[in-house]
Amino acid sequence: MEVFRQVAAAFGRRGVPKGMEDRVPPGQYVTPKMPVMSMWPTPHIDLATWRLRLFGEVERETELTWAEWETLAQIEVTADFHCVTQWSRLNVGWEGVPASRVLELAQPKASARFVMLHCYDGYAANIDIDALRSPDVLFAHRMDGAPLEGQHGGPLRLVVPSRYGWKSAKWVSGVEFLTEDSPGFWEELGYHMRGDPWREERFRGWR
Ligand SMILES: Nc1nc2c(c(=O)[nH]1)N[C@H]1C(S)=C(S)[C@@H](COP(=O)(O)O)O[C@H]1N2
Ligand SMILES: [Mo]
Repeated sequence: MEVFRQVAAAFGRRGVPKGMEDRVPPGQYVTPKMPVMSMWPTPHIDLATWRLRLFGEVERETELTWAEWETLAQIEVTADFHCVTQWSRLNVGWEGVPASRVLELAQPKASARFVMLHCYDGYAANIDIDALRSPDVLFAHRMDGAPLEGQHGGPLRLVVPSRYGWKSAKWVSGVEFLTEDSPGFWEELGYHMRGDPWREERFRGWR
C-alpha cells in the first residue's frame, strides 16, 4: 500500500492537478479534453425549424423559435463536468440562458416537481426542478468560447454541473414538467434517478 501512496503523492490523485483534489468526486479521473458521449449519431438540426417546447404541468404551453431564444439574456458559467463512466473535465466554459429563466417562461404549476428533458436524437433525461434552480445550471449554446459544436449538443444543450453528465441533455427539443419523477433513457436502464456525483449516485440500488 505504501508504494501506491508514494505514486499518488508524486503524480497527483487520479490525474487531478495539485490543489484541485476537492474538485473531483469519488471514483472520477480528470481528462484534459472533453470527450464526446452520444448514444446515437449527431442529429441534423435546422435553426429555421428548431423549437424549444415547454409543456406538461405548466400554466400555458410555450414554444420558442431560435430567433426568440436569441433575445434572452445570457450568462457565462465555468463548471466541472463529471461523466458516470468516470471521466471529469474541469473548468468547462459555457454560455447560454439560465435554467431559472426557462422556468420563468414555462410558469410551472405548483404541482410540478420534476422535468423530463426531450432531445432531437430521441434521448431523454429526468431531473428534479430544484436542481434546475441552481445558478450554475443553464441551457448552453456556446462552449469554451465558440458556438456549441453539433457533437456536444449544438445548437442547444442543458448543463447541470451538480449531476452526472448523462443529465446534461444535448440537442434539447423540449422540457416537460411532471408531478411525479419518471425515468429517462438511462434511468430506465438502471441509472440513478438523481445522479449526484458527490454522493456517487451512479446506479439505482447501489447507493
Ligand atoms: N441527447 C443526448 N444527450 C446526452 C447524451 C446523448 O447520448 N444524447 N449523452 C449524455 C452523456 S452520458 C454525457 S456524459 C454527456 C456528454 O456530453 P459531451 O458529449 O458533450 O461530452 O451528454 C449527455 N447528454
Ligand atoms: Mo455519460
